[in-house]
Amino acid sequence: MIIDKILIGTTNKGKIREFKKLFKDLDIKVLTLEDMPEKIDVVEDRETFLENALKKAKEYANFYKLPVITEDAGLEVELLNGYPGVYSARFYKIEFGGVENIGDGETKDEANIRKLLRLLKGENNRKARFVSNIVFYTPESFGLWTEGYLYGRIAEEPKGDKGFGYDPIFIPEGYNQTLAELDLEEKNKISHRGKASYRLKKLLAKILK
Ligand code: ITT
Repeated sequence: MIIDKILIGTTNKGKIREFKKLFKDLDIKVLTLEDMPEKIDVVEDRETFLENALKKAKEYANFYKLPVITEDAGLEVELLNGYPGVYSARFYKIEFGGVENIGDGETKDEANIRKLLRLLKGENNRKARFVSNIVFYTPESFGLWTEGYLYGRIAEEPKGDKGFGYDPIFIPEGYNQTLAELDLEEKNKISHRGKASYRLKKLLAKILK
C-alpha cells in the first residue's frame, strides 16, 4: 500500500501532542485535525473503546478522504467496576456516582478528577488502568486495530502539571510520581497510548511499502 500522508483524528490537544511525537518517525507526512480548515463533529456514543475509535476513523476517513489514525482511550477503576471507562472524557456529568458541577474557571478534567477522588475517598483499593484502542483506517475501507494498557493506582490528591486528563492522579506501577509529573517522553515510553502506537507502527511498517 502506498500512502504519503496520514491524518491523526483527535480533537484533544494533550493527545495531539503525544501522537505527534509518537508518529514522528513514520516516513510519511503526519497531519492533525488542527491542519484541517473544515471540522466535523463525531459523537462518541458506543459502548466499547474499539467501536468508538472505529466510528471516528470511518467518519474522518470518509470526510477528509485520507487514511486516518483515531483513538478511543479511558481510565478503568477496579473498585468502580471499570468506570469511568468509555465515559472518561465526560465522567463529571454522567449519573453514575452523582453528577459533578463544573466550578467557575474549572476545566472538565478538573471536575472529572474531583468526582473520581470523591468516589474513592477513604478506599484502599485504588487499582486502575488506562486503556488505548487505536484504529488505522483508509477511505478504501482497509483497517488495523491495536490496543495498549498502563496499570497503576489512583493517588489521594492531584500532583504535577504536565500531561492532561487524569494524569495528575494516576501513579503508574513501579513509580512514586503521577503521570503529570513525568516528561512527555517518559510518559510515551510506558503509556497505554505509547504501547498501542508502537504496535500500530510495527504493523504499518509491513504494509506501507
Ligand atoms: P478525541 O475523541 O477527539 O480523540 P477525547 O478527549 O474525547 O478526544 P477520548 O474520547 O479518547 O478522547 O477520551 C479520553 C478521555 O480519557 C480523555 O478526555 C481523558 O479524560 C482520559 N484519558 C485518556 N488517555 C489519557 C491519558 O493518557 N492521560 C490522562 N487522561 C487520559
